[in-house]
Amino acid sequence: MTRPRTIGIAAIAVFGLVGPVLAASPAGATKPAPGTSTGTASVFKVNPVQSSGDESLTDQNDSATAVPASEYDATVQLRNLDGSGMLVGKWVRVESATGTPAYSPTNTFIYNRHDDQFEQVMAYFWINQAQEYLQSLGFGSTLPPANAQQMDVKIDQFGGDNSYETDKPFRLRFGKGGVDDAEDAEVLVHEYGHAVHQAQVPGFGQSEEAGSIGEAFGDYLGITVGLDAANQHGWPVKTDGPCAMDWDSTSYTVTVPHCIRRLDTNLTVADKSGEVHHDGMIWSRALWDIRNGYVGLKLGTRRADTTIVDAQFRFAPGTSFSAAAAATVATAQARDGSKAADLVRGAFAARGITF
Ligand SMILES: [Ca+2]
Ligand SMILES: [Ca+2]
Ligand SMILES: [Ca+2]
Ligand SMILES: [Zn+2]
Repeated sequence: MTRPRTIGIAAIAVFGLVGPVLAASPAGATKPAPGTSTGTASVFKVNPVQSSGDESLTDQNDSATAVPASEYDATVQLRNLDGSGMLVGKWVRVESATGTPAYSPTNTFIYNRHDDQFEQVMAYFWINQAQEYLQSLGFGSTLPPANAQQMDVKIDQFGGDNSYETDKPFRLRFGKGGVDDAEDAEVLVHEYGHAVHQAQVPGFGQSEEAGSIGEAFGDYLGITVGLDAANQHGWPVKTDGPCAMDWDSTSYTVTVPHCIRRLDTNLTVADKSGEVHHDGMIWSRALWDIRNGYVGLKLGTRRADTTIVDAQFRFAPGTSFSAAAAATVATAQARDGSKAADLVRGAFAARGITF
């Protein structure tokens, strides 16, 4: 999340041995009825700062009472479960955890944030949600799939306040420093965004600008998947749309609103620092402007997102901003026509990205 996206394979080999591997349900345990792929869960409505607008919420050492019950939705469906009673399904496998693994013979996963299982449930719900969102745009049907595979997820493997996507093995890992990272859907889906890029273009991120695009897309995907889910479920959105990780960032930001980064800064290529999270805000502002521009053209946010993700299939692993912008404009031209292509070109040009 805040540190480099990949860690060394040697480090993975060591940490991979830590913690129980949840390969099967508890011995002799009852399982849900065969074929029962849907369950019920309690999750945050993206994150409790975004849904409440209360910027004064704090972690309070993972206290159950730090977040009011009103900021949970205890009626959401968990879909695509494999029927084992574990948080394993078609698009997500909560593979291991340092705490007690969530298990329910009735696929009922109601926990509060102090429970180890809550982050596991959040990870299952939100990663499934992100893949379902991509599929709802046509990825995997009218368009090539975008990471339509079971994603291994490890929760709380690190005590530090960091989360990672690793390529070998292909996996997401969520830390627990400050606010547990997996308590914020925008953190969960940010990391999933890296996995989407890897699935679209193996090895993506081999230049500083490609790495920055990766961070930008993660922030953008986290926000757009969250806004789409809020719309689906009728959840309030009481913080600024372009604010990423409102809840996780309460642990390490002092200014209000709490945002790890935003999609609406005025950074241009003239402001590049060489750090991918910082420089990603140049690219993510262009994505945000494309999104809003598509709304202005009455094409809508879903069409913008489809074009943004579709274009990424044509990014080289070590792409430059310019080459990736050119691919995005060409995709907009082909999918959405000249007005859209002009808008996309203008959004990149405003950031100093030309070709
Ligand atoms: Ca927690
Ligand atoms: Ca955290
Ligand atoms: Ca947010
Ligand atoms: Zn990242």
